[in-house]
Amino acid sequence: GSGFDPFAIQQKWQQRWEEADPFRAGDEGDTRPRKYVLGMFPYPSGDLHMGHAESYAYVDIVARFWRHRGYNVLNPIGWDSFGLPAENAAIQRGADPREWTYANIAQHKKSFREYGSSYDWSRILHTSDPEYYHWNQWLFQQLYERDLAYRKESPVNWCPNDQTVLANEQVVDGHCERCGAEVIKKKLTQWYFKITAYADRLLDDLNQLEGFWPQKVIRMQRNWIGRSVGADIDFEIEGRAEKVTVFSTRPDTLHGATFMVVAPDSDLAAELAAGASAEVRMRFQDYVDSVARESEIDRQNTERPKTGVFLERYAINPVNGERLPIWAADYVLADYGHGAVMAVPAHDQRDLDFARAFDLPITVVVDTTAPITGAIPVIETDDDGEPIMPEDSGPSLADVDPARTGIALTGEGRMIHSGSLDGLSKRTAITRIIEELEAAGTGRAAKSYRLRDWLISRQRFWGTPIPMIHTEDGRIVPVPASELPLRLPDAQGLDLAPRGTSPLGGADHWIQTTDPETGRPARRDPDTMDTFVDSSWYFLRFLTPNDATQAFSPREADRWAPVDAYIGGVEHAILHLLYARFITKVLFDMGLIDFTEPFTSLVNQGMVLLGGSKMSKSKGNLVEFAASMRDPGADVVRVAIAFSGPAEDDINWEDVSTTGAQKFLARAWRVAKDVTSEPDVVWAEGDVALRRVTHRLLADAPGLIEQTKFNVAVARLMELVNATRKVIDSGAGPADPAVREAAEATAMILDLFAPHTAEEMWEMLGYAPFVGLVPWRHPDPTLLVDETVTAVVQIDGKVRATLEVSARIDSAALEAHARADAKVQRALAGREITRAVVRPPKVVSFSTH
Ligand code: ANZ
Repeated sequence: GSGFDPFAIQQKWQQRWEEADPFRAGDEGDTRPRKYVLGMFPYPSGDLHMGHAESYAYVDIVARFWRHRGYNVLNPIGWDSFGLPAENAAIQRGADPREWTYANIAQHKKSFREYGSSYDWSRILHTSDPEYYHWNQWLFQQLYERDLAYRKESPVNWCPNDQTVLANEQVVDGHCERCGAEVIKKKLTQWYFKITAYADRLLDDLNQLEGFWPQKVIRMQRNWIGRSVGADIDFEIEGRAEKVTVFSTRPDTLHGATFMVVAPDSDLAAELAAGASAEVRMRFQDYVDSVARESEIDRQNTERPKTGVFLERYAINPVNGERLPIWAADYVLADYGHGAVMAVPAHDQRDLDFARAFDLPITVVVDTTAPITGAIPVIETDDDGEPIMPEDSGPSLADVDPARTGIALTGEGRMIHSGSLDGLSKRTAITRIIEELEAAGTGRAAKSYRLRDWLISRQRFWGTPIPMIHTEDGRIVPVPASELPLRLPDAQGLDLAPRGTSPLGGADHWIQTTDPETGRPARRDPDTMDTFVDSSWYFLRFLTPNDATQAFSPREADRWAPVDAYIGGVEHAILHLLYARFITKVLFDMGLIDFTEPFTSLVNQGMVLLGGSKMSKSKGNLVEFAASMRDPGADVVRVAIAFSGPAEDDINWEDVSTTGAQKFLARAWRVAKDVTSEPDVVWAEGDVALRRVTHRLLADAPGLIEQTKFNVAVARLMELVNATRKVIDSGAGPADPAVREAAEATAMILDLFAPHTAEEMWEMLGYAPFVGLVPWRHPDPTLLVDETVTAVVQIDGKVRATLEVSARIDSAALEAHARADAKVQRALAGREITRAVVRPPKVVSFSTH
């Protein structure tokens, strides 16, 4: 054989790393610049598989890269160890969730060590440790004090299988994100975090992330928050003292409102119906019952035939005094806007479908056939230069009449039948009508959001107990801080089976407590927190994981946070990433941190598929991580993954060649073995062609890694190894200094992908360990022919300058170049740059607040 024994090398270096612990982050005395590299921490629910191998390989590439680049790198690992999957798996096995979880964690730790991941092992955390969830409880109470945690009764998402409530974010197409069961609505009193108070900031701050987060994730968050801009308009209701307010994005069409629709499941509808005839009251009740069985998805499906009940009540249009009949219909949702709409059938498709179904009037108030700009029409000319006169002037309003065509007129146009608005364009009309409504006191500019408050209570055992007490006289008070952490009771003797109420309610000794104010008997809150609370701030806990006095050290947060490179699956595009952004802003408002976004840059790795579907135990298509550490071995797996394609793309495991990766590693190793020159040879000598390949790669690899083109970097490394082999075999031979130079560069760069093999090569080349800590070798510019690219400089999200720079420019040089640019200076106008995010060679983003 080749003599290359990946498994022996792997064990040898893991042992050395274990002894020397070389990847611990530097302490306060460390003067190097810092990078915080983080992979989304794993659930200890099942076995690790190739999906994990992929994600954690990428994390390690990035961490190792920044170490070579001279950074003090923090790369910690922990476990998201509370939650339903662990609890359900334990129940199925008749095991204690605690024991089952920690046994899994032990297995994971072993696997990550066997993978050669360069973690700072001194910072391990598990969210199910009381030392961790203590601070979830603290966080909860902080939010409670700030009126950001509250209880309310409302219809909630209920998973009938897991017998617990779910947050909106955990309902995917009407089904439970965890188990796939169809989610139903149930009216319950639950704890919420008021994330809606942060809707504008969560939306606006996404601009800062442009270029640094995947576009898809930014778009998904924007849609999820779903801000609509328009007006609130107050309508008098005949026979009712209070007005009803509706939210509309098209207040310009107010003159075209011909009826009003309220959500059948709203309190308003019930109240209005109560004043109707007995027959209508009955019809309404039947309708409410049938609507309760519909999913939200169905209700928003525009294709469904329209249904509804006339409530025999009337609203008065504030601009023209017209009487609008009030209907209850399921296409209006109780928890959006105000649960009531002014229906404008001529210009809204849902309203039009409804009006046609129930024979309600349709009034056109926007003439969409009229030209909307004053621009001179462009006259086309024929081949002889003669003008081609338009044959007709387009459709007339009669041609597009919605009453006849069934198609609502939603386009631009000029206002008609709208009094003072007549002749105006849509945009001007919206501004004008809002001014008029405000002057009359019957309306105002308003925004509406799709985002709902975050429902955080769960009726399950394996989570953080909610640190609140219900007193005899109905008050709700926090568990005194001195009594935190409020620990979970033993699972033993508790019935954990899902049954809709928290198992903690059955832990008699645990649930009974005393009112901290009066000493009278009281009960603890029986629910536990959504585990997304745990993961919303864990990146801060890694900074001081053993601090028993505070959640995290603001001083260390100042030093390390926010996270510079965050790597994980796109399945968290909304859930975890939105919650972490929210909690970060709350902590900022509390004055504990000085940044408002937790993750400066984000990489979503693709999925690893087998047989075309995502690996999972239930599908029986799992390639186990632990087994692959023995055969084909950690380095082979890592290289095969990195080489398989761009990091963001899915990987078909069938197409991944581990034999190819193994052959490449053997060739690289043999190059190091064949080198005959002594260490510390003068680099500037030897075969020039080979030297060019070496230096070009030293120059290009940083850009490739920063752009997550790991596959290209590996391909280039393969090229270098082949070029080196050629010189050894047919050129100047193994003593050529260029061969040593190439072998050393190979070891240093290979460390990102195959750290065990790289360390072995480094030792064979005559150096002391560890190659993982060796500074990046600077390429010799005389060996490079330069090409340039255009970089953009943003200030507070706006592009302010472009720069012509080398395609291989590094972050420091690019930032310095941007700061020195005259246009940038002008745009800054003396303001201080508070944050700079640099992604060479193309983007620099400065913030000034
Ligand atoms: C009158 C109107 C005329 C509207 C028109 C639209 C077009 P987005 O963009 O999703 O925010 N609406 C308001 N509250 C609603 C609710 N609870 N359930 C269902 N629909 C509701 O949609 C805002 C528009 O959706 C609002 O603007 C309202 O209809 C409707 F030509 O008002 B509009």
